[in-house]
Amino acid sequence: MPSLSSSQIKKYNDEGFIAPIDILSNKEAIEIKKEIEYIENKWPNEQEGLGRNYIHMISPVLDKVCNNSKILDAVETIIGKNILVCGTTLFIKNPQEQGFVSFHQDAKYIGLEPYNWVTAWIAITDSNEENGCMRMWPGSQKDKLRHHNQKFDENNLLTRGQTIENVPVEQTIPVILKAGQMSLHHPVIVHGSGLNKSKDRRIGFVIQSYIGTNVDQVLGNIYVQLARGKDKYNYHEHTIRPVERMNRKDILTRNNANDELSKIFYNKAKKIGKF
Ligand SMILES: O=C(O)CCC(=O)C(=O)O
Repeated sequence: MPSLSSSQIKKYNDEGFIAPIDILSNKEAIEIKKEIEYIENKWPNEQEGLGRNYIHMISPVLDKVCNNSKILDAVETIIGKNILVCGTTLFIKNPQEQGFVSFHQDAKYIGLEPYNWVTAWIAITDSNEENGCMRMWPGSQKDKLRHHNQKFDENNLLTRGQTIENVPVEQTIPVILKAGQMSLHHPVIVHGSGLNKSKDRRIGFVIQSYIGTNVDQVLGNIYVQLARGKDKYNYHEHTIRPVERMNRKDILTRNNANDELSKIFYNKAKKIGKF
């Protein structure tokens, strides 16, 4: 059932994002953080580099978040009732590290067309100005795709360090979320995030993205899961939902998905970055 109010829809159309939306309780967010940290500690390589992608394929706890009915109701309001999960990424900023995300537009290198898709950013910890929350440039989704410099900065959490220069930061809005809340953002909105200056981790579990079944991948192949409705287009490889953590078959599927994703993200790039 579509769930966003008319003022939230207006905000999305005018500004390109909506936040905050209550999804999980604080207790549920803490459980998810524990799951992420359990996998991180037990299989340290699994969340390094490319491993930050597709954790929902190898963890039923994270898979459950992607299929949360409150999230899907909100997403349905934007992209319609036939919904695929086409990827997830953990954006983790540890204290004392220099991780940041330069201003960019998701649609620039992601290959998903038409733009009937939306990204859900779920705060697993609080996300605020001190720990480097996202900042959105409202209304920028109404413009075309902009030029991005490819900087490959080692602290940039984006694949190519893709950067839109001269964004008026004073016009951007911080997306402040409590653990368990989410934001939704448009494929073309200009956004980024700064350093984590706090003493704790900032963790975002990002469903990147929820796509309508009519959305094709024009740069390569992706693995999707049907979250709601029917897929009469069948553009993509469908995968099943994990029933146990780190099942061998799921790991293989996830590795394949990551190999394919890497080809998409680095399509025509002059070099390969660390994610
Ligand atoms: O987590 C961040 O700081 C940035 C994430 C991002 O750019 C995105 O979800 O599109």
